[in-house]
Amino acid sequence: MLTIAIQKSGRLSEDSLRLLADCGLRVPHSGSGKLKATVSGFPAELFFLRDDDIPQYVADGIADLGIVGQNVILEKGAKLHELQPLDFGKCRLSIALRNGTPYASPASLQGKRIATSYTNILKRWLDAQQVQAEIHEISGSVEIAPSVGLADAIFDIVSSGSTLLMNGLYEVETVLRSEAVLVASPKVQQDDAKRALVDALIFRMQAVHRSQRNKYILLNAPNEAIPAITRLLPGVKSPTILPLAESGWSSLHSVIAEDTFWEVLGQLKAAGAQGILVVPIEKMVV
Ligand code: PRT
Ligand code: ZN
Repeated sequence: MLTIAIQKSGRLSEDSLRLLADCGLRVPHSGSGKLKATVSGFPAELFFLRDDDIPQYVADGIADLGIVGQNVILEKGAKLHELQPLDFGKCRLSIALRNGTPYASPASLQGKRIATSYTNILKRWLDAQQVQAEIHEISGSVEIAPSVGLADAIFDIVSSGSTLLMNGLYEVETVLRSEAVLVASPKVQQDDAKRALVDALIFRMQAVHRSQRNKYILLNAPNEAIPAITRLLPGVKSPTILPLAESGWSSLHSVIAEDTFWEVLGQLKAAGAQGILVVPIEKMVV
Protein backbone atom coordinates (compact mmCIF):
# COMPACT_ATOMS: atom_id res chain seq x y z
CA MET A 1 0.00 0.00 0.00
CA LEU A 2 1.19 3.53 -0.78
CA THR A 3 1.07 6.29 1.80
CA ILE A 4 0.43 9.75 0.40
CA ALA A 5 0.84 12.92 2.48
CA ILE A 6 -1.36 15.87 1.61
CA GLN A 7 -2.10 19.17 3.32
CA LYS A 8 -4.70 18.78 6.04
CA SER A 9 -6.37 22.13 5.65
CA GLY A 10 -5.14 25.00 3.56
CA ARG A 11 -4.73 26.25 0.05
CA LEU A 12 -3.60 22.91 -1.40
CA SER A 13 -6.07 20.61 0.36
CA GLU A 14 -9.04 20.87 -1.95
CA ASP A 15 -7.03 20.65 -5.19
CA SER A 16 -5.00 17.71 -3.84
CA LEU A 17 -8.15 15.76 -2.93
CA ARG A 18 -9.79 16.62 -6.25
CA LEU A 19 -6.76 15.42 -8.21
CA LEU A 20 -6.71 12.15 -6.29
CA ALA A 21 -10.46 11.73 -6.81
CA ASP A 22 -10.05 12.38 -10.57
CA CYS A 23 -7.44 9.60 -10.51
CA GLY A 24 -10.00 7.23 -8.99
CA LEU A 25 -8.83 7.46 -5.37
CA ARG A 26 -12.00 7.87 -3.38
CA VAL A 27 -11.49 9.32 0.08
CA PRO A 28 -14.18 8.56 2.64
CA HIS A 29 -15.66 11.71 4.11
CA SER A 30 -13.14 12.32 6.86
CA GLY A 31 -13.89 14.05 10.12
CA SER A 32 -11.92 17.26 10.48
CA GLY A 33 -9.66 15.85 13.19
CA LYS A 34 -8.56 12.81 11.20
CA LEU A 35 -4.89 12.21 10.55
CA LYS A 36 -5.17 9.17 8.30
CA ALA A 37 -7.68 7.75 5.84
CA THR A 38 -7.69 4.63 3.69
CA VAL A 39 -8.90 5.31 0.17
CA SER A 40 -10.90 3.03 -2.05
CA GLY A 41 -10.19 2.54 -5.75
CA PHE A 42 -6.41 2.32 -5.20
CA PRO A 43 -4.24 0.65 -2.56
CA ALA A 44 -3.33 3.83 -0.72
CA GLU A 45 -3.60 5.54 2.60
CA LEU A 46 -3.61 9.32 3.07
CA PHE A 47 -1.86 11.29 5.78
CA PHE A 48 -3.28 14.73 6.47
CA LEU A 49 -0.47 17.01 7.61
CA ARG A 50 0.62 20.63 7.87
CA ASP A 51 2.33 21.47 4.61
CA ASP A 52 5.57 22.32 6.46
CA ASP A 53 5.80 18.73 7.74
CA ILE A 54 5.25 17.00 4.40
CA PRO A 55 8.85 17.20 3.03
CA GLN A 56 10.30 15.58 6.16
CA TYR A 57 7.68 12.80 6.28
CA VAL A 58 8.42 11.97 2.64
CA ALA A 59 12.20 12.30 2.98
CA ASP A 60 12.12 9.88 5.91
CA GLY A 61 9.90 7.43 4.03
CA ILE A 62 7.06 7.65 6.56
CA ALA A 63 5.02 8.74 3.57
CA ASP A 64 5.92 7.37 0.12
CA LEU A 65 4.49 10.32 -1.76
CA GLY A 66 3.53 13.87 -0.93
CA ILE A 67 1.77 16.79 -2.53
CA VAL A 68 3.34 20.08 -1.49
CA GLY A 69 4.49 23.46 -2.82
CA GLN A 70 8.01 23.68 -4.29
CA ASN A 71 8.55 26.70 -2.03
CA VAL A 72 8.21 24.50 1.07
CA ILE A 73 10.51 21.79 -0.31
CA LEU A 74 13.21 24.32 -1.16
CA GLU A 75 12.93 26.07 2.19
CA LYS A 76 13.27 22.78 4.07
CA GLY A 77 16.07 21.59 1.78
CA ALA A 78 14.52 18.12 1.69
CA LYS A 79 16.03 15.50 -0.64
CA LEU A 80 13.02 14.27 -2.58
CA HIS A 81 12.24 13.08 -6.07
CA GLU A 82 10.03 15.61 -7.80
CA LEU A 83 7.82 13.42 -9.97
CA GLN A 84 5.28 15.73 -11.46
CA PRO A 85 4.27 19.40 -11.41
CA LEU A 86 0.54 19.54 -10.67
CA ASP A 87 -0.59 22.84 -12.14
CA PHE A 88 -2.15 24.22 -8.96
CA GLY A 89 -0.97 26.17 -5.91
CA LYS A 90 0.87 28.53 -8.24
CA CYS A 91 2.56 31.49 -6.61
CA ARG A 92 5.85 33.35 -6.45
CA LEU A 93 8.19 34.26 -3.64
CA SER A 94 9.01 37.92 -3.97
CA ILE A 95 10.69 40.81 -2.25
CA ALA A 96 8.47 43.83 -1.66
CA LEU A 97 9.16 47.31 -0.34
CA ARG A 98 6.96 50.09 1.01
CA ASN A 99 5.49 52.26 -1.69
CA GLY A 100 7.79 55.20 -2.31
CA THR A 101 10.97 53.39 -1.23
CA PRO A 102 13.31 53.57 -4.21
CA TYR A 103 14.69 50.37 -5.70
CA ALA A 104 17.21 50.00 -8.49
CA SER A 105 18.74 46.54 -8.08
CA PRO A 106 19.38 43.91 -5.38
CA ALA A 107 22.17 46.20 -4.11
CA SER A 108 19.40 48.57 -2.92
CA LEU A 109 18.67 45.96 -0.20
CA GLN A 110 22.17 46.29 1.29
CA GLY A 111 21.90 46.74 5.09
CA LYS A 112 18.08 46.58 5.02
CA ARG A 113 15.93 44.50 7.39
CA ILE A 114 13.83 41.93 5.53
CA ALA A 115 11.00 40.05 7.25
CA THR A 116 10.11 36.55 6.04
CA SER A 117 9.16 33.03 6.98
CA TYR A 118 11.38 31.74 4.14
CA THR A 119 14.78 32.50 5.67
CA ASN A 120 16.75 29.79 3.86
CA ILE A 121 15.58 30.66 0.35
CA LEU A 122 16.11 34.36 1.08
CA LYS A 123 19.58 33.81 2.51
CA ARG A 124 20.65 31.79 -0.54
CA TRP A 125 19.35 34.47 -2.89
CA LEU A 126 21.00 37.34 -0.98
CA ASP A 127 24.29 35.41 -0.93
CA ALA A 128 24.06 34.83 -4.67
CA GLN A 129 23.48 38.57 -5.15
CA GLN A 130 26.35 39.35 -2.75
CA VAL A 131 24.04 41.52 -0.68
CA GLN A 132 24.25 41.70 3.11
CA ALA A 133 20.88 42.25 4.71
CA GLU A 134 19.34 41.48 8.07
CA ILE A 135 16.83 38.63 7.91
CA HIS A 136 13.97 38.77 10.43
CA GLU A 137 12.17 35.48 10.74
CA ILE A 138 8.45 35.76 11.40
CA SER A 139 5.95 32.99 11.03
CA GLY A 140 2.83 34.81 9.89
CA SER A 141 1.41 38.16 8.72
CA VAL A 142 4.74 39.07 7.18
CA GLU A 143 3.07 41.79 5.15
CA ILE A 144 2.45 44.02 8.17
CA ALA A 145 6.12 44.03 9.27
CA PRO A 146 7.10 47.22 7.41
CA SER A 147 4.12 49.24 8.63
CA VAL A 148 4.80 48.39 12.29
CA GLY A 149 8.47 49.31 11.90
CA LEU A 150 9.79 45.75 12.17
CA ALA A 151 11.37 45.66 8.73
CA ASP A 152 12.19 47.71 5.64
CA ALA A 153 11.17 44.99 3.22
CA ILE A 154 9.42 41.64 3.14
CA PHE A 155 10.04 38.39 1.32
CA ASP A 156 6.79 36.46 1.01
CA ILE A 157 4.42 34.49 -1.19
CA VAL A 158 2.48 36.52 -3.72
CA SER A 159 -0.25 35.28 -6.00
CA SER A 160 -2.74 37.96 -7.06
CA GLY A 161 -0.71 40.76 -5.47
CA SER A 162 -3.70 42.14 -3.57
CA THR A 163 -2.17 41.54 -0.13
CA LEU A 164 0.83 43.68 -1.09
CA LEU A 165 -1.44 46.37 -2.49
CA MET A 166 -3.59 46.48 0.65
CA ASN A 167 -0.50 46.86 2.80
CA GLY A 168 1.09 49.64 0.78
CA LEU A 169 3.87 47.44 -0.58
CA TYR A 170 5.21 46.88 -4.08
CA GLU A 171 7.03 43.93 -5.56
CA VAL A 172 10.63 44.51 -6.63
CA GLU A 173 12.10 41.04 -7.21
CA THR A 174 10.60 37.65 -7.99
CA VAL A 175 13.02 35.17 -6.46
CA LEU A 176 11.15 31.93 -7.10
CA ARG A 177 8.11 30.65 -8.96
CA SER A 178 6.37 27.74 -7.33
CA GLU A 179 3.51 25.31 -7.79
CA ALA A 180 2.31 22.15 -6.07
CA VAL A 181 4.29 19.05 -7.03
CA LEU A 182 4.05 15.32 -6.47
CA VAL A 183 7.17 14.17 -4.64
CA ALA A 184 8.42 10.70 -3.77
CA SER A 185 10.57 9.38 -1.00
CA PRO A 186 14.03 8.12 -2.07
CA LYS A 187 13.02 4.88 -0.31
CA VAL A 188 10.33 4.18 -2.93
CA GLN A 189 13.12 3.56 -5.47
CA GLN A 190 14.22 0.50 -3.49
CA ASP A 191 10.78 -1.13 -3.34
CA ASP A 192 9.60 -2.71 -6.61
CA ALA A 193 5.98 -3.13 -5.51
CA LYS A 194 5.72 0.49 -4.41
CA ARG A 195 7.44 1.74 -7.55
CA ALA A 196 4.84 -0.07 -9.64
CA LEU A 197 2.05 1.59 -7.66
CA VAL A 198 3.68 5.01 -8.06
CA ASP A 199 3.96 4.46 -11.82
CA ALA A 200 0.28 3.47 -11.96
CA LEU A 201 -0.69 6.65 -10.09
CA ILE A 202 1.46 8.87 -12.31
CA PHE A 203 -0.11 7.25 -15.38
CA ARG A 204 -3.54 8.24 -14.04
CA MET A 205 -2.38 11.76 -13.18
CA GLN A 206 -1.03 12.27 -16.67
CA ALA A 207 -4.32 11.08 -18.18
CA VAL A 208 -6.18 13.57 -16.00
CA HIS A 209 -3.75 16.37 -16.79
CA ARG A 210 -3.93 15.72 -20.54
CA SER A 211 -7.71 15.67 -20.43
CA GLN A 212 -7.69 19.07 -18.75
CA ARG A 213 -5.44 20.55 -21.41
CA ASN A 214 -7.48 19.23 -24.33
CA LYS A 215 -11.03 19.37 -25.65
CA TYR A 216 -12.99 17.07 -27.91
CA ILE A 217 -14.19 18.88 -31.02
CA LEU A 218 -16.92 17.87 -33.48
CA LEU A 219 -17.87 19.78 -36.59
CA ASN A 220 -19.57 19.48 -39.94
CA ALA A 221 -17.83 20.35 -43.17
CA PRO A 222 -18.28 20.03 -46.93
CA ASN A 223 -16.11 17.15 -48.13
CA GLU A 224 -13.81 19.42 -50.15
CA ALA A 225 -12.87 21.28 -46.94
CA ILE A 226 -11.73 18.09 -45.15
CA PRO A 227 -8.01 18.23 -46.13
CA ALA A 228 -7.64 21.82 -44.87
CA ILE A 229 -9.53 21.07 -41.65
CA THR A 230 -7.50 17.90 -41.05
CA ARG A 231 -4.34 20.00 -41.21
CA LEU A 232 -5.79 22.29 -38.51
CA LEU A 233 -6.96 19.40 -36.32
CA PRO A 234 -4.40 16.61 -36.45
CA GLY A 235 -5.80 15.17 -33.19
CA VAL A 236 -4.08 12.28 -31.44
CA LYS A 237 -3.42 10.37 -34.67
CA SER A 238 -5.78 11.83 -37.26
CA PRO A 239 -9.40 12.98 -37.09
CA THR A 240 -12.36 10.61 -37.36
CA ILE A 241 -14.45 11.38 -40.46
CA LEU A 242 -18.04 10.15 -40.74
CA PRO A 243 -20.43 10.84 -43.61
CA LEU A 244 -23.49 13.00 -42.86
CA ALA A 245 -26.94 11.94 -44.14
CA GLU A 246 -26.72 14.95 -46.47
CA SER A 247 -24.47 13.97 -49.35
CA GLY A 248 -21.24 15.88 -49.89
CA TRP A 249 -20.92 16.61 -46.14
CA SER A 250 -19.02 14.93 -43.32
CA SER A 251 -18.73 15.12 -39.59
CA LEU A 252 -15.17 15.43 -38.32
CA HIS A 253 -14.13 14.56 -34.75
CA SER A 254 -10.81 15.37 -33.18
CA VAL A 255 -8.96 16.64 -30.13
CA ILE A 256 -7.74 20.20 -29.74
CA ALA A 257 -5.39 21.78 -27.20
CA GLU A 258 -7.11 24.23 -24.90
CA ASP A 259 -4.42 26.91 -25.34
CA THR A 260 -4.66 27.04 -29.15
CA PHE A 261 -8.41 26.61 -29.19
CA TRP A 262 -9.60 30.17 -29.92
CA GLU A 263 -7.02 30.76 -32.61
CA VAL A 264 -7.81 27.50 -34.42
CA LEU A 265 -11.56 28.06 -34.11
CA GLY A 266 -11.38 31.12 -36.37
CA GLN A 267 -9.30 29.20 -38.91
CA LEU A 268 -11.79 26.29 -38.89
CA LYS A 269 -14.67 28.59 -39.67
CA ALA A 270 -12.69 30.24 -42.44
CA ALA A 271 -11.95 26.76 -43.87
CA GLY A 272 -15.70 25.99 -44.08
CA ALA A 273 -16.49 24.24 -40.77
CA GLN A 274 -20.03 24.57 -39.40
CA GLY A 275 -21.93 23.38 -36.34
CA ILE A 276 -18.78 23.25 -34.22
CA LEU A 277 -19.18 21.56 -30.82
CA VAL A 278 -16.46 21.53 -28.19
CA VAL A 279 -16.84 19.21 -25.22
CA PRO A 280 -14.68 18.43 -22.19
CA ILE A 281 -12.69 15.21 -22.04
CA GLU A 282 -13.03 13.12 -18.89
CA LYS A 283 -9.74 11.16 -19.23
CA MET A 284 -7.18 10.99 -22.03
CA VAL A 285 -4.64 8.23 -22.63
CA VAL A 286 -2.52 8.46 -25.76
O1 PRT B 1 -1.48 25.04 8.02
P1 PRT B 1 -0.42 24.78 7.03
O2 PRT B 1 0.98 25.00 7.54
O3 PRT B 1 -0.60 23.46 6.35
O4 PRT B 1 -0.68 25.85 5.84
P2 PRT B 1 0.00 27.27 5.55
O5 PRT B 1 -0.84 28.32 6.16
O6 PRT B 1 1.45 27.24 5.83
O7 PRT B 1 -0.07 27.33 3.96
P3 PRT B 1 -1.26 27.78 2.99
O8 PRT B 1 -2.40 26.84 3.07
O9 PRT B 1 -1.54 29.24 3.14
O10 PRT B 1 -0.48 27.60 1.59
C1 PRT B 1 -0.05 26.36 1.19
C2 PRT B 1 0.75 26.52 -0.10
O11 PRT B 1 -0.06 27.12 -1.11
C3 PRT B 1 1.96 27.44 -0.03
O12 PRT B 1 3.09 26.82 0.53
C4 PRT B 1 2.19 27.78 -1.50
O13 PRT B 1 2.90 26.73 -2.12
C5 PRT B 1 0.76 27.78 -2.06
N1 PRT B 1 0.20 29.13 -2.30
C6 PRT B 1 -0.32 29.54 -3.48
C7 PRT B 1 0.07 30.14 -1.42
C8 PRT B 1 -0.53 31.21 -2.10
N2 PRT B 1 -0.77 30.81 -3.37
C9 PRT B 1 -0.79 32.45 -1.40
N3 PRT B 1 -1.32 33.38 -2.00
N4 PRT B 1 0.40 30.26 -0.11
C10 PRT B 1 0.15 31.40 0.55
N5 PRT B 1 -0.43 32.50 -0.04
C11 PRT B 1 -0.64 33.69 0.86
C12 PRT B 1 0.64 34.53 1.06
O14 PRT B 1 1.34 34.07 2.18
C13 PRT B 1 0.11 35.94 1.30
O15 PRT B 1 -0.26 36.12 2.65
O16 PRT B 1 -1.56 34.59 0.31
C14 PRT B 1 -1.14 35.94 0.47
C15 PRT B 1 -0.82 36.57 -0.85
O17 PRT B 1 -1.83 36.33 -1.77
P4 PRT B 1 -2.28 37.46 -2.82
O18 PRT B 1 -3.23 36.76 -3.73
O19 PRT B 1 -2.93 38.55 -2.04
O20 PRT B 1 -1.04 37.92 -3.55
ZN1 ZN C 1 2.56 25.81 6.55
